[in-house]
Amino acid sequence: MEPRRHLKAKICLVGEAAVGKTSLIRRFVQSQFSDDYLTTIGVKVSKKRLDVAIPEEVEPALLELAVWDVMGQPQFRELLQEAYFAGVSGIIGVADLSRPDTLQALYEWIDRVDRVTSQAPVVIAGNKSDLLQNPHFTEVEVEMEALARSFRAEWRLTSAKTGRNVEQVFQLLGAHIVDRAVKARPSIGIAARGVPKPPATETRPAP
Ligand SMILES: Nc1nc2c(ncn2[C@@H]2O[C@H](COP(=O)(O)OP(=O)(O)O)[C@@H](O)[C@H]2O)c(=O)[nH]1
Ligand SMILES: [Mg+2]
Repeated sequence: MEPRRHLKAKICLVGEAAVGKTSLIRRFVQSQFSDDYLTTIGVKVSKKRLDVAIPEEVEPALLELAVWDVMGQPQFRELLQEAYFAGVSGIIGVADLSRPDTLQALYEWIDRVDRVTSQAPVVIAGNKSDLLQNPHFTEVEVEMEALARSFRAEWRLTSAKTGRNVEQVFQLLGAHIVDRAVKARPSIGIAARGVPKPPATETRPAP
């Protein structure tokens, strides 16, 4: 049997202040939601392990995610964004569905990450879907679709409050990260795999 692949990835959540980035991370990592509003002022890195299925492989890969929470303070963003985004291999772009301008802002946010990394896979989270009894909802969906298409990304309606699709957006991103890594390096995450065994020769002594 092939050994299980073990990979690590740094991902970040980007988007305007108060769209729900910290809440989504908290929900994903600890499966809880808090209504307290706490402006994030420092870097917070949360870790979580995911099982990611790989087509045609029996064992799912073990993906260890380091989730970097991006600060909301504009003055820090400018200063630290290169450090945040360096080495990122996946992006979750978060918008607040009750504020359509936060969706437009994601073009700029994702572009900023692209300037530091090389086009990491993106998943878009249209968050606070629990608040939607909004007649403009379908309009927002059309915008989400356009945004997602321009980044070749998938998107989901999420709610950090109810938990809707939270696990799924991280799982989708994890699947893209692993798929991309395995395509680039078929032996990734398995140290001994792909190393040819030495040819058996007559002169070799029996072990
Ligand atoms: N109703 C609702 N409120 C949310 C949701 N996600 C976050 N919030 C609230 O939105 C505010 C900002 O959330 P936060 O996670 O701090 O946003 P961040 O600035 O992007 O990290 C807080 O008051 C959260 O409780 C959601 O899915 N639904
Ligand atoms: Mg935050």
